Amino acid sequence: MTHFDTLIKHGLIITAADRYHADIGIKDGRIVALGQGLEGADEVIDADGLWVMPGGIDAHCHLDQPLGDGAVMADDFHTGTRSAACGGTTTVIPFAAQQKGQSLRAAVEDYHQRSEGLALIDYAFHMIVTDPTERVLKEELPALIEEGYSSFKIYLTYDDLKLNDRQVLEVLALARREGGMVMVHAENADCIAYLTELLESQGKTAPVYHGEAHSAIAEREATHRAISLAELIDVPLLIVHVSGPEAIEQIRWAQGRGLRVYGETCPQYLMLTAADLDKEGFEGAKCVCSPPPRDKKAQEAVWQALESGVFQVFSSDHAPFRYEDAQGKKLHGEQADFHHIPNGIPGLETRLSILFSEGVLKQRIDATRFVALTATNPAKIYGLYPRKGTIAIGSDADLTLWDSKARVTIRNDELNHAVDYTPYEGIELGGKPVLTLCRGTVVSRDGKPTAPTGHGLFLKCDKPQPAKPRGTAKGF
Ligand code: DUC
Ligand code: ZN
Ligand code: ZN
Repeated sequence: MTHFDTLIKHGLIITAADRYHADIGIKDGRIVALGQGLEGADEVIDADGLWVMPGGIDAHCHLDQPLGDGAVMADDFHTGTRSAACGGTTTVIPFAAQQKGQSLRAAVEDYHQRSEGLALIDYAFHMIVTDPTERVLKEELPALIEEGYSSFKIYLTYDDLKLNDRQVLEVLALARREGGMVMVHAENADCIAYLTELLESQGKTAPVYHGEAHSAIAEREATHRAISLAELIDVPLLIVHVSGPEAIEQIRWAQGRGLRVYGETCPQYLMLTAADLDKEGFEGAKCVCSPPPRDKKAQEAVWQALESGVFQVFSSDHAPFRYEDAQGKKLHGEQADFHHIPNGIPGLETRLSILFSEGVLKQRIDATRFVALTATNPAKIYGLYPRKGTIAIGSDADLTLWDSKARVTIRNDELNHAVDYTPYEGIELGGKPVLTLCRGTVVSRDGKPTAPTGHGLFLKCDKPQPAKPRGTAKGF
């Protein structure tokens, strides 16, 4: 009989497919037994009355990402993964970002240095491709995809990041050849620049105008364009941080035509609206992110797309800037024009609780879909499955135990990130993660970190099966 390192007994196990009562036997960081009445372990955790789900995978977050404009992210790999662990997440996938003119491999090496020995939970890297030179396309990207960096993000906006359509086509063709997963930030750069200038010429410079400049039509156009370019090349694509019905319609349309187009949304599009950008003084800067939160109708459309399966992934897009900080939201002072405010809001620690409370407990989505959106699908889409994202024999023992009856009020003082605010201050949620294990080690208990710094391992990602083309394009 196996003697386990840890046994989790009497819990209600929930995966993307099933829910059943069973014990979980863990040895050497992996799940080695699932069954009734398991016995014999160094440590026994009683999960009676708790839900046991796969640890969350936050497949879109920004940690210690170098930025060109003087802004500095508040969270590094230590504080960011600490915060994620306390929110029930066991794997994060932040971005190694190429600066224009920089080699992509240098960006990846730099990011390894920034993360080395700091993480509490496991992590992989996406890349951000901003400069697809011949060397990047012919040498660096193919080699990096092969080596375990199998996904990358491209931007259709931001002057220092955006690609033109020709570059997008080249990158998509490369992804098709090499089996990489492409993520797209879909907003039309010229529409945003035009609206920004117009608003500024009318003296409309407050944070609230960020929402007007980043029009939903600009998001819809770029979403449609990205889908069309991917169809031309015949390669799958994932549209990240979708904010409302305009872009959702494009994704649903593409999926209805059989295209492998995936969608991601984030808590801010369920919980915030443009009114949060329109607060007293400069307070609205706290909610400046792109695409911006829209209105109540948009929130409803995002919920529907989560329910109906248009979205496969629910991530935080955690992009941490302190509010009272000359390297954060106040980089250009309190009178700054909206387009000089660093983009992004924190959300690593609150992502799962928000979807659990507002989605599962309010019966908008069932618990199996919660697991799919927050763990299983991201693991599959980014090449980490079945090591990550499920509860199965042989998988890593990445588990979150939930008390579905708890009630919690979000207070920034109690969060574990290094940001000095949360956009969700004072919101009351049902349910909370009470214990989180990463490879069998308890990494957080009751909202406090318990793992040693450096427990987290770097993960190489396989070429994802969902990145395979349909085989419809000719001549590639
Ligand atoms: N938008 C992004 O594209 N990335 C980080 C944060 C944000 O608001
Ligand atoms: Zn983005
Ligand atoms: Zn992002």
